[in-house]
Amino acid sequence: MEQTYYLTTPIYYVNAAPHMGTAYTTTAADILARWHRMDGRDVNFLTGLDEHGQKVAESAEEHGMTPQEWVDTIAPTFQETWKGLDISNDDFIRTTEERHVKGVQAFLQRLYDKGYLYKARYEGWYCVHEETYYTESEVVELDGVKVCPECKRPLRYDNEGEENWFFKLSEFGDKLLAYYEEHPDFICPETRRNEVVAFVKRGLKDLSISRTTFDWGIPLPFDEGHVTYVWFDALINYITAIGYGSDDPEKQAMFEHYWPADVHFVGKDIIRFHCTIWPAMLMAAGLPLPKKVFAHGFLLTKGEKMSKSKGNAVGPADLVRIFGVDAYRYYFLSDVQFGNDGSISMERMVQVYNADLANTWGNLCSRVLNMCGKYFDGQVPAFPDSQADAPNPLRDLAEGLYAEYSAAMDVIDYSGAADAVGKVCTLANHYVEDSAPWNLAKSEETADELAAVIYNALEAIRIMAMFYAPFMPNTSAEVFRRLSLGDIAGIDDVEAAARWGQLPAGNAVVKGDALFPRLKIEEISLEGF
Ligand code: ME8
Repeated sequence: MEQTYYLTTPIYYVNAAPHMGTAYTTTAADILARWHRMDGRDVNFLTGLDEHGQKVAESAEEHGMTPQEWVDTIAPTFQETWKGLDISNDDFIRTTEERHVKGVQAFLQRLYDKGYLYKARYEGWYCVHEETYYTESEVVELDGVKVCPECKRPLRYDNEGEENWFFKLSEFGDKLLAYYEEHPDFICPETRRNEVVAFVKRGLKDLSISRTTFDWGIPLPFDEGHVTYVWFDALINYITAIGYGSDDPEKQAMFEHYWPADVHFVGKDIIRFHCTIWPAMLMAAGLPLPKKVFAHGFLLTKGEKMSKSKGNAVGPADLVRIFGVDAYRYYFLSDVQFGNDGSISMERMVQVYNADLANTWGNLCSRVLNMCGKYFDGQVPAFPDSQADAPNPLRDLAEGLYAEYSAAMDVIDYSGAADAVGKVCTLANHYVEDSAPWNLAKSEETADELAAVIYNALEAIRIMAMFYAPFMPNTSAEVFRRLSLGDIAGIDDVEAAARWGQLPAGNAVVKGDALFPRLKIEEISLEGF
């Protein structure tokens, strides 16, 4: 049976429009989803929106709308942004959807029936922006005001005297520690793993999972006056989207098929929710745990975390207009080592664009396709038998590409995967330079050598286009069109497709315009980036 690969992004809050930070996680997941599809897996790629909670209710009120009207207004901006970035998600979940509400209620009922929920009085500090509770020791004081340790906004003393439902999270500390120990790859990268282990070792407290002070949430099935704490509701999206809690046997089969997830992508800000609360919830429900949570770092501009609310977030569409969608995707995922924080800037983006894309990949394509036009009337030359034993450094490197690239993707190392292709690309440019086809073309005696050089360079381009496709789907599709090859999106066995020598002789080759026209930083102006 085909191997499945289920991957998810966080479901983003609808209180703000999508920005480069949320686009980063989503693009990362998309690149991996595209890779696994090409590599023959049955991929299910989920993203979506977190639509409940106080923050959303308050934003709606500020805009003079009901919460449902508000989320319905914002949801399309996410869907359009992801479309604009060529995100190939298979599903898009919104937590206000019936399938989610039913699934959350089924899950809560299960925890209730198993005795993991109890009612007690709760009071404490709460940050509406982060939708997070903080203990007295975590609270920070600024000018006499208690503020959130994360976003530094004033905290609210919540729920005075109210009764809440609690989840017995404290019972899961040892089980979680044992799980991390037995599954060393569960939390990536390792620094994050160490951070979570230390956190759990300090002891987990039971978690308040319901509210009565507002009603924008999912009612508890066993106590209707309470709505579910937004994080408890949100985390369950990873299973409700694939059919958990559905009465439909087809949906139930889908859950069996895709769960457990192969990877949940998250930013480091929400790792505790995903690595402590979520696995404990699943353990309590008797469900398998996801195979991996990968917590990447923050994108920083001028040393600060970029976020819509801090006002330093240029929209992804602004950059796509300048660089094109492929270069956008390539820059963010190749230049920032995935897992670490990464400083991004316009200067650096232009530099990477010009160096890797305009001068290397784009330049290789234009010169080789151009020479094929000039020396072979725009048709792929047959590889001459006389050259079969000649040294072929490009072939050697291109043949190792699958192994190197897939090893990098296995550990979710985008820079490593992009570098593996970049190395072949640089070598191919040198190969063309050193072989000097313009000299070989001067004499009949070197006609075979010329044909071999052009064939090799074109074949290397064909192979590189496939490995660049998860990062840059449009330009790779365009390269395939220019080589009169089939639809690159249909490839589902890249290992076989990338074997050397499959470019058919005689295929028409079209030069086309520059794939990545060079950019000058002086000619670009964009406030705030
Ligand atoms: O936390 N750099 O939603 P959210 C990199 N609804 N990634 C960033 C970033 C930055 N500067 N800023 C944001 C929530 N992100 C919850 C999630 S999941 C069950 C519920 C990305 O809209 C990163 O992935 O605040 C981060 O974890 C996420 O956006 C937070 O999105």
